[in-house]
Amino acid sequence: MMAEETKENKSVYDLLEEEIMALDIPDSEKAKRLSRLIKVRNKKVNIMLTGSTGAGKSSTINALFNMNVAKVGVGVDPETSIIEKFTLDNLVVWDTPGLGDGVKSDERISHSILEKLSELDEDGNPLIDLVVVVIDSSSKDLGTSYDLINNILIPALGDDAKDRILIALNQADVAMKGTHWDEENNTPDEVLKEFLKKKADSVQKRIKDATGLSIRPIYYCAGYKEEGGEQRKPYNLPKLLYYIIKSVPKDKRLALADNINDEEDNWLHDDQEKDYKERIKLSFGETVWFCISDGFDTGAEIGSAILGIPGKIVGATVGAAVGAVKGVFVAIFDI
Ligand SMILES: Nc1nc2c(ncn2[C@@H]2O[C@H](COP(=O)(O)OP(=O)(O)O)[C@@H](O)[C@H]2O)c(=O)[nH]1
Ligand SMILES: [Mg+2]
Repeated sequence: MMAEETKENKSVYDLLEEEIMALDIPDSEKAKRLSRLIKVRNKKVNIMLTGSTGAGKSSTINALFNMNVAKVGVGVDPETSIIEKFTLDNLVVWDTPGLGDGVKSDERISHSILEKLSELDEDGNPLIDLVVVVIDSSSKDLGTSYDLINNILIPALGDDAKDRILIALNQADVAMKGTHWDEENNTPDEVLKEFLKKKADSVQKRIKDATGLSIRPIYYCAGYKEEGGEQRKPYNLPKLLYYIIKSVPKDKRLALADNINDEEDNWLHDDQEKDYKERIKLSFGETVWFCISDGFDTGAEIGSAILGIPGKIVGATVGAAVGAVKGVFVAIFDI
């Protein structure tokens, strides 16, 4: 490792390794933690994005992660039934072609989605950890999305469906044809908020009536860049990310931590129902605690103690480990 390498250039795994090495604990304990860290370091997280063409799948990938490879808007080719794979270190995103461009292509795409969902990883667990269904909240006809969710995704995911599907209502800014968007604060006004909540209610109900599952959709805005024109910043991205992290097994979460988009502007505005940034930080802290530090052996007791006291250092070792994860977020989340 080069001396002049800055903190930002180091992976969260490198930072954790340094933290463990610097701890004042017996070598045997260090070795134990380092071997746990190696296990976590080898874990990949696989997320599938799906939804209708133009809903904003590519924009969402680009907004969330440092993954400027998913083409936005251009080159939509209904002939491609191949699911695109984007890999960034341990983060693997599967971008499915959009549905809704014709019966034949929908059949082909549905088939590829089902195939992908039935794949297993090397441990024999389902390869895809989470499916994010992106829906255009300005669209009145969500038939294609309901078909996808109710007839394909939920039956394919079976018992785990509720924990492995996120419904993401994108384009919140233009849900009412661009009206009621508070430009200055980059947030929906009360009228639009009410509209979006109703939209979420109705999507939730349609899925519940068809499948019995109750999944709460998250409305947000992936952002929008006009060629040479106005730049709309994302809204509610911290909320979307928080629910993504929560849906990912603890031992895989650092794969996300390492690849979050470091464009600060993407993380400025959310509905403030919860302190999402704090919760994001704590979700990563859980990984450190349960999968690398003592929590793994000694159970949830102390873990819940740190989680209950955000920001406070509970014992030097935990503090240091959580601190390493925090270091990654200082720039973005101003912790
Ligand atoms: N206004 C607005 N436009 C968006 C948003 N997200 C995506 N778009 C635009 O919608 C179009 C389709 O987006 P894209 O990401 O390519 O959709 P995909 O086909 O699902 O991958 C592009 O022109 C995007 O710039 C959003 O949150 N708000
Ligand atoms: Mg796309």
